[in-house]
Amino acid sequence: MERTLIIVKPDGVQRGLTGEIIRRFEARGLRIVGMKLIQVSRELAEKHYDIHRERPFFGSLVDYITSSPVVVMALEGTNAVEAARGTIGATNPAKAGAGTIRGDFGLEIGRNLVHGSDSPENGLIEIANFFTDAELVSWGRDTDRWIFETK
Ligand code: IDP
Ligand code: MG
Repeated sequence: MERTLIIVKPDGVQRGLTGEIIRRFEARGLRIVGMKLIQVSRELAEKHYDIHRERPFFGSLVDYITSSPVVVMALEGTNAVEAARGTIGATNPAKAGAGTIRGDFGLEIGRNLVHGSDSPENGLIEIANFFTDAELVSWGRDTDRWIFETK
């Protein structure tokens, strides 16, 4: 089943929104298969955001994601990547719709609360950057048949 990496960024953790953010993904129906609180190193931050290395905001982006602890999650479900990005909202919170995490809790692009992988391929790559195999749990929920039509 498709997997995505979610990060509750430093602003989300500092503002006490971790539980609210996790709640939204759980309520959506996504299954948590990995989760931990970590301090991201500059090395890991630069690897995670490597695609943005040449962008003018790269330095401030690495500063931001390493500025305070984050909560990282591996989530699983049908169309997990697209579903999670819908729940997260547009990159710039000013343009994110009401009802999305960024639209409900954010104002600025450099404080947009949460990361979600942008493709199933990157979901697997990003999860492998943040989790060892032993930290990921394959399991089933008793509610799965009420969330996934076929499994
Ligand atoms: P995404 O997080 O919605 O996938 P990306 O384009 O992949 O957005 O950008 C990664 C992160 O870089 C964003 O979440 C945001 O924190 C930051 N970012 C993107 N564009 C800008 C910008 O123009 N100024 C400052 N930060 C930016
Ligand atoms: Mg992105």
